[in-house]
Amino acid sequence: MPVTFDRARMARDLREGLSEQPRRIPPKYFYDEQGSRLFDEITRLPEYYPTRAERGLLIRWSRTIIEMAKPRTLVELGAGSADKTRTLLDEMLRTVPEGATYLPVDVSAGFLAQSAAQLRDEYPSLRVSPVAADFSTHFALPAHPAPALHAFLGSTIGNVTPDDAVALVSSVRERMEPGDYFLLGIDLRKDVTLIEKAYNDSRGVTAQFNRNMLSVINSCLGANFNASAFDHSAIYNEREHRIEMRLIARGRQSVVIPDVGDFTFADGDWILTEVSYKYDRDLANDVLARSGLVLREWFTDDAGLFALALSSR
Ligand code: AVJ
Repeated sequence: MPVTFDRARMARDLREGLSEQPRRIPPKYFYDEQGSRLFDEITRLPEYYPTRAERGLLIRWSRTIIEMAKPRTLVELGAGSADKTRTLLDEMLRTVPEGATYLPVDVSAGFLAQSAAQLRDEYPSLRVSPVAADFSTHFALPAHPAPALHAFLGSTIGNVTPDDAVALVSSVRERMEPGDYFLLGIDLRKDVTLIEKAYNDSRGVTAQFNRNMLSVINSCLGANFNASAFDHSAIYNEREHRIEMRLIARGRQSVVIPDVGDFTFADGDWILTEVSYKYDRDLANDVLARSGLVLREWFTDDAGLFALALSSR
């Protein structure tokens, strides 16, 4: 599915991000077609535990979650391929005799249409109404049967600071009616070596994924980054409890980005491409509470790798 970024928006984001100290580029620009393919490959890497851990939790706890929330509608933010969601949908369809409604929310309309068609095919009794929207903004949901379960999986919440997470969850809460639930998938704090390995895989897929961002900018804006002259780095910041992904210039680099500017990178200069916050129960509870939600259940695996937080108003 071809991904079309808004070029004016990208230029604006780059003008802003590259004039900051440290220089940074928003992680959404990882995900063109190639980037999405690379991320998919990451989720299957032996070192990348989050996807497997979350899937395991969903398999183990979907029944309990659906029994508690009794949803007639599943709203999924950043729906992607709706792969892990099938566990929730299966359980919903088993327990909701009057049929279930699925509202996948994603920025990519083309991707949404494709996965909606696939799901309608797989689940003839499921009503699928895709919503093309940027879930980090305020948007309205179409009318749907109550109650709803709003799901935000994959630990995507980790890409923003806890303060920005509060803003994001608050906007979810604004779309929630009394009786609705919110299911949040979050990666947990753990042994630093294990976390760093997940972002420094032995096959170098994460490094490719990181560098791909420069190719995305080259092809969208006609910039001339030499992506292969930037080294991948992913280091855990223990004070901030977050992974920081960087692209580090190997040797001096001059780059022209049309509509953005001319930039030079000295040897060792870097761009911050992603942060990935790791949570504990206290931080999750705090973010939810500050967003006007109450943590009702906390599901985690024995190794404490990942958690599903179920909350309501
Ligand atoms: C999609 C944001 C959850 O932070 O682990 C994976 C993205 N970056 N490897 C994460 C990612 C490098 C991922 N999230």
